[in-house]
Amino acid sequence: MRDLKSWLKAQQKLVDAELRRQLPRENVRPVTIHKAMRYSIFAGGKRLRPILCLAAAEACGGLVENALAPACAVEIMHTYSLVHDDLPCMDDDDLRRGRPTSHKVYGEGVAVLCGDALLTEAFTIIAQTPATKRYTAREYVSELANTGGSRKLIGGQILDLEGEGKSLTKKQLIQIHEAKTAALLTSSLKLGGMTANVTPKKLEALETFGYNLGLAFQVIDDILDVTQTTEQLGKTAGKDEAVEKSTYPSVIGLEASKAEAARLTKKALGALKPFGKNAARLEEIAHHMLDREY
Ligand code: GRG
Repeated sequence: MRDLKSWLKAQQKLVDAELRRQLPRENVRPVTIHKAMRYSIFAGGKRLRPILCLAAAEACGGLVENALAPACAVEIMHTYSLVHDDLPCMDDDDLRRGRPTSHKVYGEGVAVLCGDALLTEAFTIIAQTPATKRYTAREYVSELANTGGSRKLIGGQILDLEGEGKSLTKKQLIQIHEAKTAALLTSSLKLGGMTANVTPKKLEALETFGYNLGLAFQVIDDILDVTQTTEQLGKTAGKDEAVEKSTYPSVIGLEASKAEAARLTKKALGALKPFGKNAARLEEIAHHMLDREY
């Protein structure tokens, strides 16, 4: 098997090429919105969600090319959430993916519309996913819509907003992380599996893997916010404390947070048993995510 670093690079390239092909070009009128969409999409994200989508497709015996549409759709939905999350009325951030945020470059009105346009584009693209015996455009679109809606992403953001300045319990924190972070990671995996006609049992296994991996990912994100610099992260470090946001380190302490991330990762890995050796790449990604530094 190809080593993880070069495999990750290759998948990022594949996804970027497809995103370039799918998104309207910068010279398509009205040019401002298309420039803004491409600015945020090609700002150098890790492409974690599309990579999970492609790896899940492979683990289920599918073809990477059949999973490219949902892979792009989840990355586009994720990017929309970041553009809106950075707005002055939300987290009010100046830096994202190592660059000035969308509203800093294009102004607030364009940044709002850029997020809206990206979200809409995600559905145009996911509807192109090839059907299998078990799954058609209806299932792909529903999966993404449920995740993007008020019960998951938006709901998590609402809880997050309402929690600012309050000291939350671990249970409340988990509710936010489930909706805001774990849901889209889980959907990325499920959508990849669905393109490979995954069985209901394995789909459930992907869901358990994604849920625990997603929670671990957010715990690590909270840890990095206090241990890394703005340069390393490409976004403002120490932001959570500055806005009095409850995080894993603030609620249970830094060392306990590291142990929690490792525990959740182990639990995630346990869910991959039904895939046997085919899960090798997903396992590697889970270990890599636990060790990440940005
Ligand atoms: C509707 C106003 C409005 C906002 C969108 C879901 C959401 C709602 C906002 C949440 C955005 C957010 C910061 C989620 C947390 C998940 C997280 C840790 C994101 C960072 O993901 P990475 O590290 O980023 O994968 P890159 O830049 O590498 O893609």
